[in-house]
Amino acid sequence: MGTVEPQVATTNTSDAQSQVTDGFHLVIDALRLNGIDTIFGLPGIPITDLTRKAQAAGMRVISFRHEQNAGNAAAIAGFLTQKPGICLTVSAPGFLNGLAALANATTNCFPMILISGSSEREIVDLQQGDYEEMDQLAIAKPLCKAAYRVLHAEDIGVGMARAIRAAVSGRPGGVYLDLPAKLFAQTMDAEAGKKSLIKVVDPAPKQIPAPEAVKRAVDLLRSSKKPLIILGKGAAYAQADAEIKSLIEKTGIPYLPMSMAKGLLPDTHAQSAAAARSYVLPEADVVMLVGARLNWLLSQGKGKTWGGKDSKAWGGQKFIQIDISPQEMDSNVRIDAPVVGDIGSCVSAFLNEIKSGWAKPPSEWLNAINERKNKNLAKMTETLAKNPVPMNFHSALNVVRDIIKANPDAILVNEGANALDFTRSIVDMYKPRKRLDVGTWGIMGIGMGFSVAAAVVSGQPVIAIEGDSAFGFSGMEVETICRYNLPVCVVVFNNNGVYRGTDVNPTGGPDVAPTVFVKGARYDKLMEAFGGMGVHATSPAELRKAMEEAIRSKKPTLINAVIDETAGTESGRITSLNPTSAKKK
Ligand SMILES: Cc1ncc(C[n+]2csc(CCOP(=O)(O)OP(=O)(O)O)c2C)c(N)n1
Ligand SMILES: [Mg+2]
Repeated sequence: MGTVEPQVATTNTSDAQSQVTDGFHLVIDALRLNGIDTIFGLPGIPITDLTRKAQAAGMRVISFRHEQNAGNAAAIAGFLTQKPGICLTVSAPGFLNGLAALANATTNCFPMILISGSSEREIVDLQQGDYEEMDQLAIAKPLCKAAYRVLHAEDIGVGMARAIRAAVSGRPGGVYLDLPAKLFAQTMDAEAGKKSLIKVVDPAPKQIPAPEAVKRAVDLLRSSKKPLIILGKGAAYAQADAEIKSLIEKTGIPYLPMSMAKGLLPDTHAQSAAAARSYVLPEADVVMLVGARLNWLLSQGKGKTWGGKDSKAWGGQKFIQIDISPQEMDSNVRIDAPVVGDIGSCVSAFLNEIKSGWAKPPSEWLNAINERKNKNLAKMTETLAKNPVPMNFHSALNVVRDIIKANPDAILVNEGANALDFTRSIVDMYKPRKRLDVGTWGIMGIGMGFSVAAAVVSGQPVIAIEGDSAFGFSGMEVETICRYNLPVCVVVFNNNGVYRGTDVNPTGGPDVAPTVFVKGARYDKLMEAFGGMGVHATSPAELRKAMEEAIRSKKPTLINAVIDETAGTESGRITSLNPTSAKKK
């Protein structure tokens, strides 16, 4: 990172010699000093000039159509770069729009900072009815990892430093930084301003695991007859790709990647047990979690998925957990060997510990897994080869699978229900951090924000596989994609609705069912409206041609992929979480 010259405000004091700076410039200088070169946001009072001045200072300012999308962009930029992604919004309504993304970032452990302008403190605190009045700091606090407010220009440096540290150190998360309108115009001596800024040293310090914790874990792993490793999003975030690959390959232990850990090792890896998930979870005797939490996505580590007798009962397995947060341990079941530290340091310590020799897992275990895996993969190949009319999820995803195989550097963004679940299981990933999706909450609306940020920070092509409902949450950002001419290819899996397009209004009234959209909608026209490429694809061949062309041309593209409206299932793979009424009327 080069040195950053402070921005000097043009407003000079009466003394022509002494130069002043102001809040606007100090915020920009503080960001740049810390190597932050991009802002995702949406202008308006009181931050309009901040967006202009940031651009003038050479920062990339990506302007969105809705703050939630800017927030999601910032969050995923943070995940991809290990630097806090910055989302900049106006006060109250803009802040609230950004807040959903901040909360989602915190839940997913993505480092981001939501910077919102706010109204006059004196008026807000007396509730006298200011323009966009809201006590934003109080509202943000429970939804993020840390929240700060800066009242004086000389505190901008320390405020930004605290926000950066809070976002990226330990378990990363969302941070809120409240900047009241009055702060921006506050002036101070330029030299004093420069001195007040902090370049954060070692913002995410390594956390070395205790040697005895590593030994305890390795001993347990050694004792296992049926070991299993589960790689989570935290392992992907850590950027310890070579160490993780080495640990898996040196131990010979089968592994399961969580959704956003796909590609840490290629999904085609011989040790991947993904195609035998329902076999390995209840069967394994020692399970090592690497940056994965035992939340709902892993059935809380208990119940039938894990071989428990009923939905609450623990299975018999023992757990090793590598996580940066000590509080994560025992959150759901007993962790027999907790290893607390950053993933890179922990995995390196494991590698060091097993240097003295390691026996690969018993072949009965590996053979049993391979048998299930091969059977399931053969079944999958058969299903993918079918070519029904209209297309279903499988025949369309067979195309996407080939495209990703041919373009392993492309980033795949994915949301929806069936559109999500089928893509996750069918489309193999080959490189780390190439799959970005709905994460811990299964949130809809990340699609276009993630796509914009992924294209901006990586320069790689982005392919967004979107359910038609999912797309609607952020669809207007296709204008943003066109405006910045980003190499994003959006594929809308159009099955006329949420899960399916077949529900009917039981009353026979004129309103359609709540899960159904306009039939035969042409999402491709939306892209054309802003100068991008729109394609209507009704067959795998048409889809393939359009995707290949999008990758080749790097042009913003939206493909309306017509999917059989009967093909999906309610809630996709998580139908069991969906309460339904047994009552007839
Ligand atoms: C913010 C948010 N709102 C609502 C939901 C509930 N939800 C889950 S999936 C989904 C949409 C599924 O439809 P679609 O994207 O078309 O996928 P399909 O199953 O049809 O392929 C919705 C609304 C959610 N997960 N997040
Ligand atoms: Mg749909």
